Amino acid sequence: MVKIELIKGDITNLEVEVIVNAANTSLLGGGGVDGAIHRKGGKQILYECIEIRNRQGGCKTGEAVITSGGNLPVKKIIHTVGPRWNDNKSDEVNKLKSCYQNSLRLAEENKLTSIAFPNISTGIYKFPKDKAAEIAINEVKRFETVFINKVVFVCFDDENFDLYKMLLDFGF
Ligand code: AR6
Repeated sequence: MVKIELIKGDITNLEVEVIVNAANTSLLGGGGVDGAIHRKGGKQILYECIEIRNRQGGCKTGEAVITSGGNLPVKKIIHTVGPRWNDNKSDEVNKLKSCYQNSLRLAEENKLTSIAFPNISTGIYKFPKDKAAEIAINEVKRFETVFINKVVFVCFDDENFDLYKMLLDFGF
């Protein structure tokens, strides 16, 4: 059984085996949590992202890639690209589900035991926070794993934290 934890704070401070980054298709960094991870994690992460770009041409929405943790206190970073909300006209709900599934699958393939997620797509990409929280919790709960024993949801803002707390307390 996977243990789910909820914390409010900055994901770059987390000491877990892998953290997830809410990246964009270029993999070259950006604002929000992506900016924070690259700033604090150092150049090594960017170099590895560039290598991935050269190999496969970036990362599609809903997909995920993995790099080392650079200077952060983690073994690995999984970079996933969340959808930009557009009233679900481009199947954003399923794309966000894929972000969680593909990130968990990559963690599992790399035999990582603890993983922390930010609230993917709920910042610059404007995905409705309540819908995104339900998707995140649901996808984690239905993922079948051998290696992962802990999943941490890291909320940066009060609104997300309160939503996750309510959903988790009510056993959603
Ligand atoms: N730790 C944890 N969560 C954070 C942090 C942090 N240090 N900083 C922000 N958040 P966003 P998106 C929260 O905008 O919506 C970038 O430019 C934030 O409050 O980072 O998926 C990428 O390059 C929000 O709840 O990502 C893309 O272009 C959540 O992280 C684009 O933004 C996600 O917000 C992706 O947009």
